[in-house]
Amino acid sequence: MKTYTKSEFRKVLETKLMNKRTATLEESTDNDIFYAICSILKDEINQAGVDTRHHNIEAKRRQINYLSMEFLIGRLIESNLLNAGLLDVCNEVLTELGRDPKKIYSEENDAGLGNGGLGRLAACFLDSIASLGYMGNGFGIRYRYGLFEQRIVNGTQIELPDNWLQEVYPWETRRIEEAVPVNFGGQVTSEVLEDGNLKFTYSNQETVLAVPYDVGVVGYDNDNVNQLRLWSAELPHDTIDHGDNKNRLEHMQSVERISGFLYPDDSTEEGRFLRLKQQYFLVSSTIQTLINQFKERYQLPVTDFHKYHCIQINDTHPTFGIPELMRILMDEEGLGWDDAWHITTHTFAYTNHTIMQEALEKWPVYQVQNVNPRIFMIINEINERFCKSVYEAHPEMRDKIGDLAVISNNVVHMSKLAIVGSFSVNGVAALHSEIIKDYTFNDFYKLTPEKFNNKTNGITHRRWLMTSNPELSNLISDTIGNNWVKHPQELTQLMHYYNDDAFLDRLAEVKLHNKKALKEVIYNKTGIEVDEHSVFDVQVKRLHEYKRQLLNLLRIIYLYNEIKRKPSIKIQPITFIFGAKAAPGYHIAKEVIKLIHAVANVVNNDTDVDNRIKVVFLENYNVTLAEDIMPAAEISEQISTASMEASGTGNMKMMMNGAITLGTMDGANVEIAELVGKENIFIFGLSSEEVINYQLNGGYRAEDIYKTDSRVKNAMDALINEQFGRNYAFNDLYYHVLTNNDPYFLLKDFNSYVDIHLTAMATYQDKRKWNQMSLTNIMKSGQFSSDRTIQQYATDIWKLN
Ligand code: GL7
Repeated sequence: MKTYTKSEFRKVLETKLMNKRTATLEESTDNDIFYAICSILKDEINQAGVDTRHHNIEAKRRQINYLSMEFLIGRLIESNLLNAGLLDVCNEVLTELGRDPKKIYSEENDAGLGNGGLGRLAACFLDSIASLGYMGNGFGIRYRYGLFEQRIVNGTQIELPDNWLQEVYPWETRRIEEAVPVNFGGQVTSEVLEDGNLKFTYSNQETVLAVPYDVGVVGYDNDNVNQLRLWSAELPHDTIDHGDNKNRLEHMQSVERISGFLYPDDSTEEGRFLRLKQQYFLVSSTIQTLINQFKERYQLPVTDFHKYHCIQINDTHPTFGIPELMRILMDEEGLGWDDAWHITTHTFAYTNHTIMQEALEKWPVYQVQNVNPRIFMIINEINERFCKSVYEAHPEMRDKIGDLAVISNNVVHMSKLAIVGSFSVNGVAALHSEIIKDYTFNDFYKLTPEKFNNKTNGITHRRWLMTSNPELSNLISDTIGNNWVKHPQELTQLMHYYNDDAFLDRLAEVKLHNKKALKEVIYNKTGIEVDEHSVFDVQVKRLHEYKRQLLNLLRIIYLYNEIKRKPSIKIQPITFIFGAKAAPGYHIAKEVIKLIHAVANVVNNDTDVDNRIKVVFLENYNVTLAEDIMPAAEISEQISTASMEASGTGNMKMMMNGAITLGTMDGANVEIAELVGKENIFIFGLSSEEVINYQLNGGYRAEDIYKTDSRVKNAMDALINEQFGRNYAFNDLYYHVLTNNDPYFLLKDFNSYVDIHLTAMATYQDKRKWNQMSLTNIMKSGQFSSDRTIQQYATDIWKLN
C-alpha cells in the first residue's frame, strides 16, 4: 500500500474533505475528518483487495472460508490505519492540525455483530489470517441491528436497539451483482430417472435475495487484503405480489427480518424459527457463491472443490452448510451421494466452543423441515447412513447408536451432524479439548479419534496491545526493538529486564497512566470518582451464572462486612470494575446486575469504608470499552466454575496488558498458569475433575456449607437481610443458589476465593515484585496472539500454503 509523508497525507485529506464533504480543513467537523480518512483508506484497501484476489486466483491458492453467525469487529479505523502503515502519519497530521485523533476515531460506530468471545474470536482470526498472508475470507450476516445497547436505569438493565447502520458504514461495499437466491420452505418431490438415479424437484419455495456487503480485511504490513462478506436479506425485485402495495411492503419487511437482528443470547439455544432461517440463509448464500466462483475461476471439475476450499464452521451455527453443500453437489451438479459426501467431509471442519448442555444446539425436526425440506431429507439420509456404518463397522458400539444418532426424539443434534460431516473437530483450549474427548463427545472420539484436536484461542496483539495500549507497546519497542510486532513470541526478550529497576518503574508508570485514563472514563460514564492508586480489579465479560459474577459480589460483601465489623482494619484500597450484558430473557443474570448496583450504592457511599473499596459497573460493555479497560487492569478475574469456560479470551487480553490473573483452573487459564508459573498467577477453587466428579455423582451438599460456615452464611444472608435492598430485593438470587443445590459451586469455592484475594492484596504491597509478575505475564503473552492460533489452524487443519 502507498506510504505517505505528512504533507502528502495532509494534502490527500484536504482533497477528500473537499470532494466528499465539501468542506475545508478549517471548517470540517470530526465526523467529516473521520469519513475523509476512511475514504483515503478505502481507496488503498480496494486496490490492494483487487490485487490480492487476482494474485490468489492466478496462483490457485487454497482458500479458507470462515463461516460464523457472529463477527464482533468493533471499530476498524485504527486497526486499518495500523495495518495499512498509516497510523503514525495520520496521528501526527491530526495532532499538528490541532485535532484529537482519539476523538476523531470515536466517530465510528462499534460494529457489534456478535455476543461475546465467540464473535470476537472470529474478528481476531480474520485479522491474523490476513496478517499472516493467507487467503481466507469470512462470511457472516449483516444484521440491521447488532447486539443490543445496554442502558442501566435504577440499577436495572434496559435493552435498546443497536442502530449501527444509522450513518453510512464506511468500510462496506454493496455488491448487488453478486447477490444469490436462497430458497426456503416449499415441497420436494422425487422421480426415478432412467439411469436409476433420483431427481428432486422443489416447488412453492419462498425465494429471498442474499445481497453481499464486503468489508476489506487488511493484513499488517503485507498488502494482503481479504474480505469479510456480510449477507443482507432482500426481496427479489421480480417477486410478484398479488394485491396492493401494502402487501408488498409487508412481504418486504418479513424478508428483511431474516437479517434484521442478532439474537442476543450468548450461550443458550434460542428456539426461534427465525434464527434457524438466519443460519440457513448464511450457509446457502455462502456455499452457492463458493461453488459458483470455483467453477468460474478455475475451470476444474467440481469434484476438486475440497482441494481448493476448506470451510471452518464457528460452533454449530453454520452446520447446515454440510447438507447444503451435499444438496448443491447432488441436485445441481449431478453428483452421486458417495462423491458428494467425499467432497463435503473433506471440506468442513468444526470448532466447538462450549460444553454447556443448554448451548449445544438442538432443533425440532419439523422446524428444520419448514426451513427447507430438502435439507432435512439430506440430514436424515446422513443419519441413516451413519448409524448403519456404526452398526456394521463397530459392533462394540451398537448399543451406543441411539446416543450417536444425529436425529433422535424428533430433534436434530447439530453438534453430532457437525462431527459426522467434518474431517476435523477442535476445542478452543487444551483442557476443553480433553473434556470434549473424555466426556462431551466421548463416543464419537472412540469412533474417529483422528478427527479430534485442540487449537487454543488467541487474540490479535495488534488491536489488544498495539492500538489499545500504545504506551506499553512503545515501551516494549523502545526496550527490545520491534521484532515482536511480527513475531509476538519474541516478547520473551523482555525477560532480560526482569531485574532492571528503571524498566520496572517505567512499566509501572505506563500502568498508572492507563489507570488514570480509565478513571476519566469511569467518571464520565458513572460520576464515580475512583482512586488511581487503588488496585484495579476487573471482571468484564457476558453475564452468566457459570462465569460467577455472583461469587465476586459475595467476596465484596465479605470484605465490606469485615470493614463494618472493624472500621479501622488495614486494607489495600481496591476498585472493583464490572462490565457485562445479560441476555434480555435471563432473569437471574439481570438480578446479578441489580445486585452489583445495589452493592455499589451502599459500599461507595459508606463513610466507614472511606473510599477504600469502590464498586463500578460500566454499562454497555463492548469492544470499544474493552479497549479502554484492558490496558488499565491489574487483576484479571477469571473465576468460572472449573470445566465450564471453554477458553476465555478476556483472560488473554488482560494478561497481555500486564494484569495478573486471579482465577480457577479452567479454560485457557490452565495454559496461562503453565506459561507464567504458579508464582505469577493466583489460582483457587475446585479443579475441573472435582467439579465433573461432583456432577456425575449428583452434586455436593450446598446446604451443609451454608449452615456450618459462618463466612459463607454471612455473605449469603446479606442477600435477604435488607443490607442491600428493601423488601427482599435479592430473594431470587439467594433461593436460586440454595434450592438448586448451587450448581456453579459458589459456596464450595467461596473460602478459597476470599483467601486467594487476601494473598493477592498482600503481594501487591511489594511493588517491585508485582511489577515483575506483571512483566512475566506480558512477556509470555505472545503465545496467545491469534497469529499463533491461526498458524496452527493453517498447518494442521486447513493445509494452506
Ligand atoms: C465461547 C466460550 O464460552 C468462551 O470460553 C470461548 O473463549 C469463546 C471463543 O472460543 O467461545 N462459546 C460461546 O458460545 N461463547 C463464547 O464466548 C459465546
